[in-house]
Amino acid sequence: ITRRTALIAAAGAFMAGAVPAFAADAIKLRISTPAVESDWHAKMLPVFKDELEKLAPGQFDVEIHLNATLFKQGTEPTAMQRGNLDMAMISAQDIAKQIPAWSVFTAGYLIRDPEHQKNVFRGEIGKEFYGMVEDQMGIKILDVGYLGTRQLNLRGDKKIETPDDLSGVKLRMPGSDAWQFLGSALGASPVSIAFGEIYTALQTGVADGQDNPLPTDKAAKFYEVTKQIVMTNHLVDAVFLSMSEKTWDKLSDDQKTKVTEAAQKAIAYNDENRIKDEAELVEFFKGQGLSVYDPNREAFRERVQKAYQGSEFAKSWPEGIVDKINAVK
Ligand code: KDO
Repeated sequence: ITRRTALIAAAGAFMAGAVPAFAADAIKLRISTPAVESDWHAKMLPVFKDELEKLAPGQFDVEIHLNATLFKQGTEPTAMQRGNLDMAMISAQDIAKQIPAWSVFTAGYLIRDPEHQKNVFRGEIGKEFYGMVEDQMGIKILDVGYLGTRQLNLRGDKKIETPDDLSGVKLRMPGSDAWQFLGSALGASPVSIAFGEIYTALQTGVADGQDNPLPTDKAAKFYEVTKQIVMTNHLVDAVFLSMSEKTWDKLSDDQKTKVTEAAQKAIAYNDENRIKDEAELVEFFKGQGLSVYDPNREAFRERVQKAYQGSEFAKSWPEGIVDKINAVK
């Protein structure tokens, strides 16, 4: 071996180890969501991308698609199951369409607050329910994110104290049985409309109101076309950052660890900002001329909990699950 060939070999070894793989070798991760750019669960996606690039330089090519431009809201799970989509932020309502037991997490007034949500899903209950999603849907849940606590946001100025006051109110809810049920449990007449069409529906009166967490009401500018926010706190909502197992199975163990780590960093960013925002936004909406107030929350809680207890959904819940969820700190 000449000195020259030894040098060339050394340079080759250095290149292989130190230089990031070429883009063509990178694993493409396409993420689809209906979220709007300025909402925290959209803003956390570049955090995921950057963290992953730091942890595994050149190994992944993360592609973010917002505003449901790649897949329609609610179709992400089947897209991942077919291998047409790598990642999405899915809801318990999406999962419940295929795994009825998951409908327990679509019930209003069950999860108490963001901390309770984390403890439920990062503990034993989460392990059991995530396992069902892996086994029955071929989707790997990376982590749970806090979407916020859902409140009523209405066009009219009639004061809402109890569920009876919502009688005949056309309340936009996302399009699935679990969401529609929540709308009627609250006392309203639910109408099914995709997230991207809410603004126009409120503007034209196709819907009298909608429900979403305060940060989303701000990000999607719903305050421009509504007059009030009723602080019902009816659903402490979650999004599950997930990956198709078709993609997950292509990753090495090291890559799986890094993807999970990047996902947790992104979720932490979402949660911190969203919680802070929720505490501050009431003043923002008041400044925009909306009235924001507490209704008789106990009346809402009682009616919603009763509706779920007697529902078809409850028949599919694992024995004792509500008590177990309530017992989590
Ligand atoms: C909505 O359509 O109201 C909803 O809040 C439902 C959630 O599950 C989630 O899909 C969310 O929209 C989108 O991510 C847009 O913020």
